[in-house]
Amino acid sequence: YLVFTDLDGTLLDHYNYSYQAAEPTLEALERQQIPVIPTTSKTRAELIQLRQDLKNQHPFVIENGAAVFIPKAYFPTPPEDVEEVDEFWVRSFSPKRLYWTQLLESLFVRFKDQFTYFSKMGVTDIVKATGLSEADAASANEREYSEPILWIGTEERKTEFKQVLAEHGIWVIEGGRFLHLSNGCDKGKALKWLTSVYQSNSPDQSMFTIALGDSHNDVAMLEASDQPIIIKSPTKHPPNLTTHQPIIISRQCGPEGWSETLNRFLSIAKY
Ligand code: 2M8
Ligand code: MG
Ligand code: MG
Repeated sequence: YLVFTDLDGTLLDHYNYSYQAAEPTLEALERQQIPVIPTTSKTRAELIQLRQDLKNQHPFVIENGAAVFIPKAYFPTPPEDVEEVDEFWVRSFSPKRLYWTQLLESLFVRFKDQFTYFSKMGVTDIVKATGLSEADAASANEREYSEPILWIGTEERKTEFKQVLAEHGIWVIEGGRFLHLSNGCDKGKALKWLTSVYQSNSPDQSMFTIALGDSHNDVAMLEASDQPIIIKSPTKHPPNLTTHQPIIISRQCGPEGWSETLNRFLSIAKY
């Protein structure tokens, strides 16, 4: 098994970002050598901190599928098409942050008072919008490949905003609190690429992927997985999947729902 998991609202509580309720399950997965692969909107800076807290040494996916980071010693040989960045092999699928901030700047006047974004907000406003500590908000702002948008305008103008971007070939995907732009990369493509790397390193084993997520930005990952698990959100309806597989939906939210569904699925799968 490979477990690809969203963080905010999935492994982490939507409000206080705690994973406490998931700790026993995380430990059980580690004992069974099942990799838990964070697949998130968060940045490398946020992930490095969180992996330390979680004692997680597996690869991870940042900024909504924009890049996959693999610790250098994780596989015996480096995967194809990666670059070396510090202690990682990195496969990126997205233009850099500057591309996105320039694009947003060019739409700022046309959509006056409808939206703002991280580099305009700065740490103080990111703290207000997210409830993160100042240090964590600063890490969230250390973006390499994306620029979260806070929509403060109407739903009508949001629809128009999405249409304008679609004409440029850009998709808008919604996370728990922010909108994210994509040139076609998503968490699903990252899942597929990383799974193929695991597969080529273990040609005799068949890989079974489990994906867990709570929002619209997780749909591609859930659909790309062998077993999608939707974690109930305290603020939103569950995302719609157009998939044939049996979908699991948690009863509880966040880390409680994460443990509830994985415990059930993995103990059933043992027999
Ligand atoms: C942003 O991600 C969440 C994920 O659902 C969102 O879109 O609401 C990211 O910018 C991330 O870096 C940050 O930690 C998070 C904080 O809520 O918000
Ligand atoms: Mg989420
Ligand atoms: Mg996320």
